[in-house]
Parts: sequence; structure tokens; C-alpha cells
Amino acid sequence: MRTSILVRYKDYLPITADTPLFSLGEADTPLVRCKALETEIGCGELYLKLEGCNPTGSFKDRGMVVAIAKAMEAGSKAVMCASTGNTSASAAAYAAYCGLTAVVIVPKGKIALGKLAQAIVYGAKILSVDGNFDQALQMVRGLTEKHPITLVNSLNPHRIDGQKTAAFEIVDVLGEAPDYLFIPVGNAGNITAYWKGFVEYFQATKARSKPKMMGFQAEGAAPIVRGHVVEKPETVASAIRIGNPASWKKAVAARDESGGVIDMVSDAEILAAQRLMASKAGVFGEPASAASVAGLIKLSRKGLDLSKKRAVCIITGTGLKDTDAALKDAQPFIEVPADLAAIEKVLGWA
Ligand code: AN7
Repeated sequence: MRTSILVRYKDYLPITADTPLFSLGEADTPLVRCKALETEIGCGELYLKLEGCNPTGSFKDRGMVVAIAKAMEAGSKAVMCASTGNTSASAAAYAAYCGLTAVVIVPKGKIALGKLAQAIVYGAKILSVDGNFDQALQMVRGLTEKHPITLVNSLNPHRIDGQKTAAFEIVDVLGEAPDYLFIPVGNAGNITAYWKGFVEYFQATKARSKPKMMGFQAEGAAPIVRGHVVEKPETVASAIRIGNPASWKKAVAARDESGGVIDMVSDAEILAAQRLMASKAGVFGEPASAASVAGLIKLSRKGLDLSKKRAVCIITGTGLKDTDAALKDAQPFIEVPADLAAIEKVLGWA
């Protein structure tokens, strides 16, 4: 059995004698080196951190296990979040495990079906709002201020603390911080969390350096890059379809303190990166996740020399949740009769 991050990293987490310690199997995710992508992109060492291997298929589980444990400790009976999909799936699962009520607000028609299916099956109360994520989050903030319900969006600091453990794992596995960390940016909680983790490990002398933080938004939802709120965010990467990130200032601080960048990638670049990662590395990430690889490719093409560098891309969620996006421009299959000779002919083996 895996050790819960609540135990493994307890010295870095707000754990007290009263915090329930449990695990749904989150964290300790694979860090996979991909030589084919190193060659393709021109990177010294390239690793993919497979956060889609978490129990609900995204990095949100790291933050949720801590947020839900603290909600339990505080005697809370219900939790609430706004979500582009993954947070709602994670909140619903951990609430179910702990016997709490989960209420989730999602933007109508804009979350991947796999994520919606998760929230339904885990038994969350689902409200589909006629608006975008930013509006949904506004509702949740208002409601959780008025009612005795715990907010489990990344505005909840326990979420950030849980998510920072992924930075610890990278250093624990590599023995050192990487030179660069490539990560998608939506509500900007995760880039904030990773930076916090790298800084804390550096201060604890567990690492001698810190990575440059390279965050990527989608072009149609790039408020931080453009320097203003995007009222109507649009992107194929529905997870990061966010126009007014809650952790905006912290993401900018992570960028500036680390000497990194926050840039944007187009939907076409995202989908191409998703395909490339799947066909060269055998990793099926969701579109938002592919923004990290798309960003790496973009900057490398623009002249960033990574040939002697070690880079990690965070693959934040599994592609299985959003097969619609993956299949949109897919080649049609070859239809064949159940006949050996006919199939040999189609394959050119006749
Ligand atoms: C796969 O689930 O915001 O910058 O409500 O699901 O910390 O927001 C999801 C975000 C990247 C962006 N990759 O992380 C939600 C939600 C995936 C995601 C992000 C999300 P943040």
C-alpha cells in the first residue's frame, strides 16, 4: 500500500493530531523520461510527470486529499467547488470516501463528458450554470461565505499545500530540481503550488536549485499573458478555459522569482502536442495537459536552447476524460470484412 502524502510529507503539511490520515491512492505518480521526444524537441533530458495516474485522473487529488482531511478535522459536513471538470471529479470522489456532501458548479456544456460522468457516479450534487468558470467560482465564493460549507477550490490554501507535494516528488526522484518546469495554467493554483514546493524544498536544503517556471495558457484564455481579464474565454482545452485566474498574482510571482515565463499556445499547437506526446511517448494527456508540451515545443522553436538542460512537463490529467477532443480530427478507421485475405490486402501483406 502507498503511504498517503498526509504521512509522507507531513512535515510540510498542516497536519495536526486531529487530522484524519487516509488515501485514495493519490500521488507518487510516474516521472517518465522520453528519449524520442528529447530528440524531436532538442532537449537534453525530458521527463513527463504523469498526474493523470492519480485516482480520479488528475493532479487535483493531491490538493483534495489535504483539503478534505482538513474539512473533516474542522467538522464540516459539505464541500463545494466551481470547476472546469477535474476539481469537481476529485471533490466528489474524496467527499464520497469521507461521507461528506459535495456540491459542484460547472459551466454548462463546457466540461468534458468523462469528468461529468465522474461527478455523477461519485454522487455529487451537480449544478450546471449558464455561464463560464469564472462566474461559477464567483457563485461558489458567495455561497461558501454565507453558508457553513467548505470551499475546496484552490483558493483554499490546503489545496495548494497538497499540490506542492508533486514538486517534492520530482526532486526526490531526480535527486535535484530540474532546470525548467513546463506547466499549463488555468486558475493558476498549480503553478503557485509547484513553486511553493520547490521553494520549500530549497529552503530545507533538499534541493540546491529551483527550476524556471514556464507556464502556458491557451491563446483564447490567456489573461495573464495579455494582462487583462478575458470575459469570454474559449479553447479546446476546456480545463483551462478560464478568463480571470484566482491565483493570478501568485503565478506572476512564481514566474518572476524563478526567472521563467508565462506564455500562450494555440489550440492547434495544443492538439498537435497531444498527438505527438501520445505517438512518441505513449502518454495520452488531456488537451490542457498538452499545453505544457506545446509550450516547450514553441519556446524551443523560438530559440530557447534546451540541449543541455533537464526539463519536466507536467501532464496534469488523463486524455481518457475527453475523448471528444481527441477524436475530433482523427483519421477514419479502415472498415474491413471478417476475412483474412481481405485484411491482408488492405494492410499490403497480400
Ligand atoms: C488537466 O477542474 O480549474 O492553473 O476546475 O484540469 O491550477 O487551474 C482545472 C484546471 C491544468 C489548470 N490541467 O490548473 C478545474 C480546473 C488540467 C486541469 C489545469 C486544470 P490551475
